[in-house]
Amino acid sequence: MQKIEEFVQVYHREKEVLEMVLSRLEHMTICMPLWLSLDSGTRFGKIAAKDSAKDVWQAMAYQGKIHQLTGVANSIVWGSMPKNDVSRIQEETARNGLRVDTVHAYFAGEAASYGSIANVKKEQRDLALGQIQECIQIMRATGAKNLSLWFKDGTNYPGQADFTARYQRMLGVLKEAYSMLDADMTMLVEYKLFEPAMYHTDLADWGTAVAICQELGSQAKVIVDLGHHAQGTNIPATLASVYRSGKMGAIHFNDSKYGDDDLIVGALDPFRLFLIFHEMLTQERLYGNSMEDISLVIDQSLVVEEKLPGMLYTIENMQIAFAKALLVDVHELEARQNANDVIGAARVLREAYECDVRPLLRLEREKNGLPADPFAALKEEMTC
Ligand code: PSV
Ligand code: MN
Repeated sequence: MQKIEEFVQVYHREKEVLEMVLSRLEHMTICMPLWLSLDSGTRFGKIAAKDSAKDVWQAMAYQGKIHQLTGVANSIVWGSMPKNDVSRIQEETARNGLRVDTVHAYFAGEAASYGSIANVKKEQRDLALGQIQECIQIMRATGAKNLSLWFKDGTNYPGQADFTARYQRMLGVLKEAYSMLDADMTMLVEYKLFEPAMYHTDLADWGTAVAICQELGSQAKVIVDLGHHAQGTNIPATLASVYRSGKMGAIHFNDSKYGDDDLIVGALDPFRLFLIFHEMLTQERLYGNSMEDISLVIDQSLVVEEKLPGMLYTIENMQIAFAKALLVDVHELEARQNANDVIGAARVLREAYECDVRPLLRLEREKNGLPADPFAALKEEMTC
C-alpha cells in the first residue's frame, strides 16, 4: 500500500488536504436505481441483455455485489411498481446489505398519454394520488426518506389543453400528496424539458419546480437531472440557481450528447462532472449547503453496456470527478477571482482536473479493505 506522504509531491497539496480527500471519498454515498441491472430499452423497444437481472430481487443482489466491491453504493432507489411486495423489499435489502433511500413513483393508467396529476379527469388524478400514497407507505415500511416524483405530463399540440389549468390541477394534487408526508420525509420534484410530451411539459424547468416547491413547503425540494435541459444549458450555473432558492434536493447523474440520452455519467464529458462537484463543494464551503443534504442518484440506462462493469464504471467516474474537485486549491482560486485573473482562475481548476487521482483512489480502497481494482475483482469472481 502506498503512503499518503508519497502523494504530496505528486499533487502539490499538503498532507492534510490529501487526508481530507481520502475521508470525503470514504464517506461518499451514491444512490442507484434497481433498473440499472434490469433489461432496458430505447424508444424503439426493450433490449434483452444476456447479463441483466431477471427480476428486481436479482437486481438487488447485483447492487449488493457492487456495494461490496466499492463501499459506496448501499443506498437504492425503489421504483414503485403496480404491485409492491413490501415484506420482500425489507427482506432482500437486509440480505444484500442495502437500504432504500428513495421511493420513485410509477404512474399507471392514462398517465403516459393525457397525464397523471395534470389530467383533466379527476379519476385519473386520484389514481396518481393513490400511487403516491402507496409510495409513502413503502417509505414508512422501508425507512426511505425521499419520495421522488417525475411526471410524464404534457401536451403534444398547440390548443390541446390550457397550460394554467393543467398547472393548477398539478399543484392541487401535489398539495394533497405533500400533506400525507411524515415530518422527516422529503418530496423530491423533478422537471424535464421535453419527452414523452413533445409540445409542452407541465413541469419543464427548474424555475417552475422551485416555484412549486415554494408553494408546497420546506419538505419539498427539486431534483436536477443532468439530461433534462436544452442543449448547451450550463448545469453548474443552474445548480447555483437552485441552491440559492434553498430548494436543492437531489441530482440525477447521467451523461448525454443530444438529449436525455441516459449514458454513463462522466463517460462523455468528465470535465462537466468535475465542475458539478466543484459547484457542490463551493456551495458547501461558502454558503453552508452541506453535500450530505443532497442525494447523489444515478439515473441512466445500461442498454448495450454490460451491467455490472457499467455500474462500476459509473461509480469510478463519480469518484474520480469528486476527488479532482476536492483537490482544487480554493484559496488560490479565490485569489485569482478577486484579481480578475481570468486565465489564472481557469488554470487553477484545470490544474486539479488534470491530476491523475486513480492512485489516490486505490489507496482509499485499500485503506477501507476494498479491492484496489474493483473491475479485476469482479472479473475474478465471474470466472470462479
Ligand atoms: C425521466 O427521464 C427520468 O429521468 C426520471 O427521473 C425517471 O425517474 C427516470 O427517468 C426513469 O423513468
Ligand atoms: Mn431523472
